Amino acid sequence: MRLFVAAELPDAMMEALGETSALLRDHVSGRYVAPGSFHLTLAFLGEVPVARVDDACAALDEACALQPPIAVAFGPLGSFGRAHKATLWQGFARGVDELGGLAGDVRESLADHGLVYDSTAFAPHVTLMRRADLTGGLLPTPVVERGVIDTVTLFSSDLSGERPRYEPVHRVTLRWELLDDSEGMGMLV
Ligand code: 3AM
Repeated sequence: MRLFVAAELPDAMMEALGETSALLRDHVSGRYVAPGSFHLTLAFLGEVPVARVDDACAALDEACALQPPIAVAFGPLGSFGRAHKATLWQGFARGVDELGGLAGDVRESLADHGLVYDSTAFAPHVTLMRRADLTGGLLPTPVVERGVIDTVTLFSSDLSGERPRYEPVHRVTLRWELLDDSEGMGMLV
């Protein structure tokens, strides 16, 4: 099973991404990510034997157990790769360090469970388009939205169809951590 771990974005941010994607369609040719599929990848595992999927779920639970929700805001658009065949993405202006911490924890936990992932350095982004032709010049200004990320999900990725199909396998909800020191002990609620 092809797997990756990603943060899901709140509805208002998904809608903003849809609006930015629609603006881009007037300016840039390439393969657009379907609006329902926007996500923020934290770790890409690739093919994992079905018998190891429970380990991946446990790794995610452990990595997120003490992780509070993360306040984020979109920043500028960015790209990876060459200008005529680029991956075009929405970047973040707020929450970058916290997202980096979460990605690091998720990756470490996967490694602790003996699971292999792509170790390319984490750069928080939401892919909007692949094989984008950016040689035409300026990009539109993205629709800026802010919100709180509180869902981290293990997704399966099925590439057999015309478009990738991502299905949630295991969802973890991040919780605000309340420290109750009245008895000298930290407590999660
Ligand atoms: O969210 P993005 O688009 O950055 O690019 C793929 C996507 O990330 C990435 O995993 C996410 C879900 O498919 N991905 C796909 N194949 C990959 C690979 N071989 C990969 N990342 C690293 N190595």
